[in-house]
Amino acid sequence: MSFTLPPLPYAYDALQPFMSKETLEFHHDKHHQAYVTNGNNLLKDSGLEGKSLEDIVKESYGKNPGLFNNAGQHYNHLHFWQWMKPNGGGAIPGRLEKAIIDSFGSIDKAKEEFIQAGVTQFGSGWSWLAVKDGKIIVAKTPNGENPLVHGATPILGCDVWEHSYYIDYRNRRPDYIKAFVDSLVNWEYVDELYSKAVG
Ligand code: MN3
Repeated sequence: MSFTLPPLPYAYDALQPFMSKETLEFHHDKHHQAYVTNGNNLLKDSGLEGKSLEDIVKESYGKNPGLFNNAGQHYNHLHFWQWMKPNGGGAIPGRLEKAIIDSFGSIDKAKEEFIQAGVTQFGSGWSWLAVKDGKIIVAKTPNGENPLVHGATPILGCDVWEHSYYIDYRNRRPDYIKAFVDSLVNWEYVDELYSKAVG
């Protein structure tokens, strides 16, 4: 296989005012493209060429840092574009809503922990909702790492690298993550991943 960059699932200006056209042009066309290009170069002769993207991420972790960083970021961004939608952040599908309440006590508590994970991730990284042992957990990871390499299945991730928010929010990372949760999250896609993860 080789990595390819799919187009955004919406127009570049579709997430305004919460995420600008300029941010999406740089983030998708430059940053994600660079992970794809570098990942393809590093995949050559790595011994993992025939594997799925998920297996490349898991099997390069701790062994081939260059490939891991780029493949991990390719995986993370493929989902990140789908984790957002215009007019997002609305109602959570019933089964997923119940599972979040079972795991955290309330939706507000889960959102608060997810935001806090992103705010407290020192430097570049991601905040996550993931399924582990049938429960939904909050996690944070540095750089291109994700819950796949910690025995969990990511169902929602927020990119807290500065390239994701600096044009629109400058240093105000908490405002960006709050806007992501309140106005951008595509809960139907989160629900789809949740359903796959729990079968
Ligand atoms: Mn990014």
